[in-house]
Amino acid sequence: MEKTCVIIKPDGVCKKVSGEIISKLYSQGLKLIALKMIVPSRKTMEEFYGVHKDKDFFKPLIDFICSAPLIAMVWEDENAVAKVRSIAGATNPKEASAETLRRIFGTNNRKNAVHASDSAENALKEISILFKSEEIAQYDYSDWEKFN
Ligand code: FUP
Repeated sequence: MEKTCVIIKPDGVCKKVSGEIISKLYSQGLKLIALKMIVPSRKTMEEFYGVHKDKDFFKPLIDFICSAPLIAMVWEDENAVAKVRSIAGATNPKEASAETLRRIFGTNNRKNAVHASDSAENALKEISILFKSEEIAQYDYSDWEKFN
C-alpha cells in the first residue's frame, strides 16, 4: 500500500484547524498509520526540504516551518500520494481549487497549511526523516473488535 507524508504546518496548528484537516483525509478514505506533534529543529527541516536548499525562499521557509509545532502524519492508500496532493491543492492557496485544504486554510505560498509528499519515493524519504520505523502502525480497522 502506498504511503504519503503529510505535515500540518505551523499556521494550520496555530489556527486550530488540525482536526478539520485530519477529518478531511479520513473522509476521502485514507488510513492514518502514524501521527505525532513535532517541535522541529532547523537541522531536521533543512534535511526535509533539502531539495530547495539553493532557492531564495529556503531560509524564510525554514524560519516559518520552525516557528511553531508541526503535526506530522503518515497516511496510506492505494493511491495515497496523488489523492492527498489533490485534497491539499496547489502550492499557492490563491491558485488552489475550491474545497482544497490550502484554499480553505492557507494564506500564501509559504503559509499554506499542509505539506503533502509529491512522489511515493519522496514520501519514504520524508517519513524516514520524521519517524522511526516502530512509529509506523500496521493495523486493521476490525482489530479492536476481536477482544472483550
Ligand atoms: P509543494 O510541493 O506544493 O509543497 O510545493 P514546492 O515543493 O514547490 O515548495 C515546497 C515548499 O516551499 C512550499 F510548501 C512552500 C515553500 N515555498 C515558499 O516558501 N516560497 C515559494 O516561492 C515556493 C514555495
